[in-house]
Amino acid sequence: MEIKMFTFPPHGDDRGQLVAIEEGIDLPFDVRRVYYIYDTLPGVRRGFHAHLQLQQILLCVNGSCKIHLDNGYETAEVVLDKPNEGLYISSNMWREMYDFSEGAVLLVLASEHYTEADYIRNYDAFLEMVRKQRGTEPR
Ligand code: T46
Repeated sequence: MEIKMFTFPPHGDDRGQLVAIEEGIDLPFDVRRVYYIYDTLPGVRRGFHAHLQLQQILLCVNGSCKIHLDNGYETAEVVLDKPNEGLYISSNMWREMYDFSEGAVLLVLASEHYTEADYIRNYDAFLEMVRKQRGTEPR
């Protein structure tokens, strides 16, 4: 599976670091929503869904976490542990987030407003959708 990472250059000096992310310049989509996940408890695993339309970039701006990706054919694990490195997740991609370090903050830039209608929360339904789209049986 091709993993698409975005590295945003930090503007560092003796005062610290600053990362800027500009719509239309640094991102493959316009940002309609920003949200972040923090205060996760040890051992917690989140996500367990895919999206019909939504594209996102995930940045662990503090600490670290892991992302499990599944396109119905292949899986991958991505470690996010740099505040200036973002993981692009396309639509039709199953995702789970886990192994959050203490104090981890996962920032998400999203291409669409929030709507439950965009979620596919049933894994079998996800596989069925991917199978129909590609015309072959997954796995
Ligand atoms: C995703 C991964 C990376 C809202 O009200 N607005 C929002 O924009 C979002 C994202 C969530 N919510 C509410 C819905 C739930 O009551 O916040 C609660 C937790 O959401 P959820 O269980 O969907 O969180 P995760 O961590 O499982 O998934 C989230 C995103 O929902 C999802 O799109 O790709 O983070």
